Amino acid sequence: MTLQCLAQKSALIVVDVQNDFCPGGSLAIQGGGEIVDAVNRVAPRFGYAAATKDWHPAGHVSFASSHPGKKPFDTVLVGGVSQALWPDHCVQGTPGAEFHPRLDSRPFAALIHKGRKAGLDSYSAFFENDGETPTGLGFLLRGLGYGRLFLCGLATDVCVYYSARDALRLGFETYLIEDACRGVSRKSAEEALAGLKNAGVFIVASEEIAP
Ligand code: VGL
Ligand code: ZN
Repeated sequence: MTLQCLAQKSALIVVDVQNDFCPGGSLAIQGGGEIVDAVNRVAPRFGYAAATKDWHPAGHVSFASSHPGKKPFDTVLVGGVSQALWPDHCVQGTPGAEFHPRLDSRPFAALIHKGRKAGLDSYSAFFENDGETPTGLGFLLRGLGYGRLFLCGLATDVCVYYSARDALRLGFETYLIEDACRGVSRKSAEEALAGLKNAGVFIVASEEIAP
């Protein structure tokens, strides 16, 4: 079966295509906005599409500004667990938390807001960073009968990576649309892709789904 046919029987998850992760945003990912055309092109081809938003309250534990003396990209221990620190980003209800202005949200049947608890971060679309609090997306997709899903969005090496790991953990056949993702750093994005491929994620191109 071609990927074009497969898409019709699969779910798409569009991860965190928000202004703060695109050039001009507070946690801008190089080329972040460049994925929008590919996402818009593939999304209508799927049987189902869901999007996530990183959606933090002000003063969130992942913000360096919440930890006196710390800078963005430092790490701290929170309750014995390592927490990477970022610039303030995707604060609930702010322009930075909105979708990229050219992202076509019409195909999205569901929207998951994650990272909503002040003291707990959430990279994955499926579980918060305690590894056990579900966002509900896994139940939703399973309940609808989807066993196969495709992932794209921002960032390859953070939220897309953890979403793909959890998708595998939940037993989904998992695909990543490489040109519809960008990483915080090129090197860690390459490592993330290699790690996912090794773990059983199929890496594909948007052209194969929507030529
Ligand atoms: C993300 C860093 C912090 C992401 C979210 O969406 O990849 N990265 N919060
Ligand atoms: Zn975040």
